[in-house]
Amino acid sequence: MNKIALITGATSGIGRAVAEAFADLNYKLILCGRRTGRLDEVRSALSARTEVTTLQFDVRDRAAVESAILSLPAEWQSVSVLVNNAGNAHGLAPIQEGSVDDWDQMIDGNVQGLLYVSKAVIPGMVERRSGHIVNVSSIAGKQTYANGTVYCASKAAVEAISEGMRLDLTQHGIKVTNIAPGAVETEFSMVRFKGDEERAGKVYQGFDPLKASDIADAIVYAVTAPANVHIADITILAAAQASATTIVKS
Ligand code: 8X3
Repeated sequence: MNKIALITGATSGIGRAVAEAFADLNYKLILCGRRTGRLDEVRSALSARTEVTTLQFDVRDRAAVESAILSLPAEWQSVSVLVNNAGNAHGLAPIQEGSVDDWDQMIDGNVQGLLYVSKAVIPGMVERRSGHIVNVSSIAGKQTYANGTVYCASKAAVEAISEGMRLDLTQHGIKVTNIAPGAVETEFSMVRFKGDEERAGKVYQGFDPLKASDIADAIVYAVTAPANVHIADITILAAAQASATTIVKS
């Protein structure tokens, strides 16, 4: 029987690339996202390659997360791999100028949302004594940078959650992988800069950034590693990148 992967934020960027990669591995896919139109689009793109179902919810809405995941039909309930990918940056400003609404979105989505989804999926993994959770963190979770305090804090929380999950769940036969990408060219900067194309475009100018598929490749590596191997943490930077804020640009 084909394994099942549940991916949040599956309609774009890293999540979409992970969905493609798991389709190639013949996983059945539960694709989760906020936007129905995009969910329909990704489902039709991938259903020729594998079985796909979609769940529409915002990870920040605890009741919606619970009801969507807990109402999965029996044949979709045994999730083998959970990819906690949903999350975003909102704004880039010094702490004294930051928008509290932006902070709420990042803490609610990147931290609480990840916890809500995990809480709905983990008990089944514990019962089956198997599973793999992949948390998409960021280099920003390991290195705090100016103007990014709350985004960095939300990703530092993801790092701690990955470590804690690993401590609690290894004894139940569940692996936990933390993935910390650097500069990946997706809609990330468009969201961070609220649609300002010029500002967003500049982030990826003058060097060759990571692609979403580079991160998906690393996730596939972690998930397909032999049973005796537990990939705990992967940090991936662009070739021209030496730290969160050090990028060699031409
Ligand atoms: C995205 C990486 O360095 O732009 O999580 O914050 S960074």
